[in-house]
Amino acid sequence: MAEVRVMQKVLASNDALAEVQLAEVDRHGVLSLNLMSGPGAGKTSLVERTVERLRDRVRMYVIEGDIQGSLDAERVAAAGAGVTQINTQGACHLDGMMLQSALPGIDLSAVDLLIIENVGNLVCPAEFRLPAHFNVTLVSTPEGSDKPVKYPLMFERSDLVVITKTDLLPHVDFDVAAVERAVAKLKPGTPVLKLSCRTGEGLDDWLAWLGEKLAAKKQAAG
Ligand SMILES: Nc1nc2c(ncn2[C@@H]2O[C@H](COP(=O)(O)OP(=O)(O)OP(=O)(O)O)[C@@H](O)[C@H]2O)c(=O)[nH]1
Ligand SMILES: [Mg+2]
Repeated sequence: MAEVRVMQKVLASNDALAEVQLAEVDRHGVLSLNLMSGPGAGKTSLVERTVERLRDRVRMYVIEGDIQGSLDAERVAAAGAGVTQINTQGACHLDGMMLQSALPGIDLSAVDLLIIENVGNLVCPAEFRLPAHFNVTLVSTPEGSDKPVKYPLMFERSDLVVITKTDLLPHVDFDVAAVERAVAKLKPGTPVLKLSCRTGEGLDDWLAWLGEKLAAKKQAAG
């Protein structure tokens, strides 16, 4: 029982910190996304394509969460966005304390869109709230369409689900409709997009979703 109480306390203090950080993000009129998925589902690829397509009109900054190394940050920098790498040193998720080491060093007044790429994991990142307006969860076609049923918390906390690597659909057993059904059951109304970063198919739908959220943020900021 004591262990449960300790964990609840950790999560509650993380939630409180995320709220303070989100208020700071809001103060600058920045739209913030928390990108989550299992390892290798295509988070960094989606960030790269997004930077390439939007860099002329949207000021983007990316926070990369990885257990170790800076490979993803190097990819994002090469695509043309500002980036900060956070190494979690073994932790399977990002949390508010880790973001606290990065956020003060970012000039939010020069940012329209902040993307936080979480550590590749469908379990722990769902529990730790981050300063993000929307949780976006990716499921890649080679992973299998059972993921929402097996990792429900992640999908209950997602505002958008993106099925990635659709170019591989002819080669893998993946039931798009099963994912849509499971997501609709776990969190009714959550949109499910389908795209391939390899062929570019479906990227326009993602950019349209993003454009809508950016426009709403801009309007709210006055
Ligand atoms: N066929 C295909 N491969 C893809 C697609 N998107 C990404 N990949 C490949 O999938 C692998 C993993 O992609 P990443 O973008 O690094 O995935 P990630 O989710 O950022 O990975 P982690 O940060 O390690 O969790 C790479 O080899 C990509 O080239 C796609 O649309 N189609
Ligand atoms: Mg990555």
